[in-house]
Amino acid sequence: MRVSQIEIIPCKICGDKSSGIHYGVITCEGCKGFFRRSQQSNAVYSCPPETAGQHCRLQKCLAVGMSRDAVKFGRMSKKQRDSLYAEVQKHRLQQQQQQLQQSPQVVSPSPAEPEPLSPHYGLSSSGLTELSDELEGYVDQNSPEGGSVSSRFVSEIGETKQGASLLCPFSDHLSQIVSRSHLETCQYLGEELQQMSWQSFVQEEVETYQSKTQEVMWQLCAVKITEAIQYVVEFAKRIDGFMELCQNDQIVLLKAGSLEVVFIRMCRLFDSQKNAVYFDGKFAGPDVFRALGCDDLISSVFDFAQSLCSLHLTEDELALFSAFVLLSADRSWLQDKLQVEKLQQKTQLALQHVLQKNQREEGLLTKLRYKVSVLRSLSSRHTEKLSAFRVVHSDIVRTHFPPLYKELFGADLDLTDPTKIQQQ
Ligand code: HC3
Repeated sequence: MRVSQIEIIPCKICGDKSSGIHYGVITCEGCKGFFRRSQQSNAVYSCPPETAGQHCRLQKCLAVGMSRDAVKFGRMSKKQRDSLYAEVQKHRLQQQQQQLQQSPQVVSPSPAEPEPLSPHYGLSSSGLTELSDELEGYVDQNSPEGGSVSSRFVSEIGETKQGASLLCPFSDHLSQIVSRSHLETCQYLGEELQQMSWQSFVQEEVETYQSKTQEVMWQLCAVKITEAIQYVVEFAKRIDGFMELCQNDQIVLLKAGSLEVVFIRMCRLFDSQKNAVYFDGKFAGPDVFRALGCDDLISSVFDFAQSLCSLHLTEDELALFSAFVLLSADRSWLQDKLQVEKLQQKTQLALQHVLQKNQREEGLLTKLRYKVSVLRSLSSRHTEKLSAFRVVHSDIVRTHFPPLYKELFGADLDLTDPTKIQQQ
């Protein structure tokens, strides 16, 4: 993780803007210097009564874990890196949401917005793109199993292991990795979803969304989609074999498949009876998205969620189906189709085994194959909508949409440069 990403988390001592991890804790330059001086001089501080002075500041440094011997970021455990990553994501989201709430019109980009690169679909693997940035670093790539599992997942994974191991040890191993990766990156755990109060937006709130300008609503949805996609990127990185693909192919697969996986995951957040999805804190029906001006797409996405929900897929089935979609070997621009094909076949086998283990109806795999083509159509319709929106609002997309969203959906293309459009 780059320092510029960590800096989004404020200093743990004073709340100022941080400059990275110092003595094991995220702090600003001032607190870093203060702690260094306190350790060099072995100073004994005291504070005037009822004031917060140097003594309190040092106590706080120690309480949050600052230490001269603290491990450097490179040697953090996977658990520590995961929780740091989650914290960065949380702050990113909070920042984006604050901006959305503060601004009556279109919001400003994040202050630390990295420069978007990779302006065309024929990808360069050299530039530091948003996507390659997302792909970089947080997961221990030397450990195919992604290190230790947090205890909240253990019971669910344990169950998968017992049943599937009777069928095929190889598929069993892959299913376990994919299921665990799915659970670790699914944004909301099953138990969290159960505890959620399934509140719907009341009419007044629906009207508030409907009265937003098209640009503001597009931007809000783009932020939400981007957030969901960041979890999908993390999921992909944890799939056995994905990080061994060349960077071009990782990016091609994510560009083509991450939104499709968001659509698959949407069924976990979907209330079939209400025909509503969990969005911005409550359940939203298609009417909430009216200001986007793409009712046809919204209605197809909701129909897809309805129909996927009706299959009642288990978490391990959803996980393998998502991995299968992500590892589609027929995406354009892949350099090593054969390697992707092998991975996809292994995933399909594992999916078949899980369906068998779960004693699912015979035709389920065929139904899922059909869903793959529906997903493709939704995804390309989404791209068309974005292209049309961009023709009218190119400045807003360029200056106010999340860089990762723009890069994924080709919205960072220069419409005035025909040579770039041809490469799409
Ligand atoms: C319906 C939606 C796609 C799905 C989005 C989901 C449900 C994804 C999972 C997140 O956890 C929560 C979430 C929030 C927003 C949901 C989207 C809102 C609109 C979008 C449609 C497909 C329209 C596309 C909008 C556009 C063109 C701006 O990208």
